[in-house]
Amino acid sequence: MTTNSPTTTDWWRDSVIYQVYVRSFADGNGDGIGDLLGVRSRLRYLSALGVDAVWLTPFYASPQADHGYDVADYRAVDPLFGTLQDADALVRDAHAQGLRVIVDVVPNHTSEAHAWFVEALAAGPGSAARERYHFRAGRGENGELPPNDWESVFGGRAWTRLPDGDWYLHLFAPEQPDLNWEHQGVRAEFENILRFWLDLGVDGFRVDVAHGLVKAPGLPDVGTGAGVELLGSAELPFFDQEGVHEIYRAWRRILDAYPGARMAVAEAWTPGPERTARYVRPDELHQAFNFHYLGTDWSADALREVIDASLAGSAEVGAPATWVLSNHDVRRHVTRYGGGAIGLRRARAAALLTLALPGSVYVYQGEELGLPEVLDLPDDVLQDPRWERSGHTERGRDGCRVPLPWSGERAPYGFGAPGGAAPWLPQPREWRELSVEVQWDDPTSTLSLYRSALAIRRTHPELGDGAALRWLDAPAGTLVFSRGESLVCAVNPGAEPVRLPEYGAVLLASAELPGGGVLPADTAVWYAVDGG
Ligand code: TEU
Ligand code: CA
Repeated sequence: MTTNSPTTTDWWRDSVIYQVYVRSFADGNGDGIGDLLGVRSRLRYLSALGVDAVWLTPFYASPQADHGYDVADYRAVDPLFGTLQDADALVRDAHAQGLRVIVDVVPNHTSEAHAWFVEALAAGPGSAARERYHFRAGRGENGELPPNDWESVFGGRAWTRLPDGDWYLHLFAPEQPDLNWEHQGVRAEFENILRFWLDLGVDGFRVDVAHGLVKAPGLPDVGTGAGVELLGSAELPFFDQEGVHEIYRAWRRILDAYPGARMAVAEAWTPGPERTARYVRPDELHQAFNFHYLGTDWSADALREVIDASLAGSAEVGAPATWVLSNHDVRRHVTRYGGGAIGLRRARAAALLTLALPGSVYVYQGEELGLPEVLDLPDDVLQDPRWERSGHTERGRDGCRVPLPWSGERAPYGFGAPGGAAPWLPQPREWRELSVEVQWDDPTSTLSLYRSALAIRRTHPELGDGAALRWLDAPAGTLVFSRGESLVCAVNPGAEPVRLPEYGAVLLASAELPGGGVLPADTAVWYAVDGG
């Protein structure tokens, strides 16, 4: 155990990990869809930005019913994204640039095109092949009613009936049948999948739906008639069951057996920080996403409460806290915080707050450019299964997945080769002004703010997993804390400017400061404390 003496092998304890949504990051072959070649070509950007690691969303063989979160072969690269050689070269190139690489593992469900599910369909009701999934007879006189009342996260019921009469469980799309983790063959296979990618040299895994693998015995009804609420306080028979932890203890033994410091981060949606902390006990996973932080409003009281709860939860188990503002499943935070100029202003302040908190930070591609959610995608380009499954009442997650603007005057703004196919989702015209090229040399840009903050983080050991956070006396409605003796972070999420005591020289500010110790609304500042 290394919880009290951070060493270089504990890189994940204070790393800034950049999430690459492969399909939307950079298109290397000009077919309009991001790919591994594209990621490789932009590694230099990521190391110049100053992040420590990249997390790549699934690039495995998949029919793409849920953009790769429906995996048909966990050891193969989908031709859409490249080849296994490309993956190998990407890991090597990243390491040569000083970047670690985390890949996604999707253990809750496979694709319906996975060999196991194909076999199960062919083998018929009652067969051993069906035991790897959750097949059941229906209720009702002729089995015409689903086996229980569970609903899919994407909307609609979580069961689909086959022509042979059996129903199968899918907590997500029907193309994503849930695996049965009571089956020893399922456990053994995933342990081997982890080894396959560890052998290839990856530094860790992001565990998809880590809270969902084990279902309550007998698959009991939820009973409330309510839909699935991911951060709700209700106990659900398919989420956050005790049995998942045994799986992660087995995975931890595999990770620990490899040279170097290999890690895993849980995508676990739980009722509260104390439940999330259970995934990062010393013999389980290394990190868990902090969705409670992501879900918190832009308010001093709410933020302070979630920060304290998160720090307490992770301290109790000796794990580093993690912080995240956006990912490929949620509305981009510029838009969540109000959109437009005010949303961007708050997002910039939130970046300085987040990067000053103790622990590790996840940055979602494009947040360093201040990208907003794209709210006006035309109906006919929408691809998220949520759109269809909600009967066109929920537009889904495509608006945070629009391909990045890199350079140039017109679409695809350097995302792919000029003259190539149009990007899989159209980029707004206003994004020309938000491209990497436009922002890189502009000292006032959001990209420059992130670069500066990341550079300061690297040279200030108190940041990251360094010194404890200490709240300082501060005007009502603000957040002010120190990290060690030399750094103070002050944030004003309120609507009115406040006057602050003297903390020291301004190291970095999210907006222009009027001077005289005044911290404007929706602004954050890092101060270098005198003598520190
Ligand atoms: O997400 C799990 C999850 O429950 C939510 O993020 C959910 O997808 C979203 O709120 C629904 O709108 C993971 C992946 O991050 C997501 O992209 C996949 O769709 C999902 O698992 C299924 O694999
Ligand atoms: Ca491509």
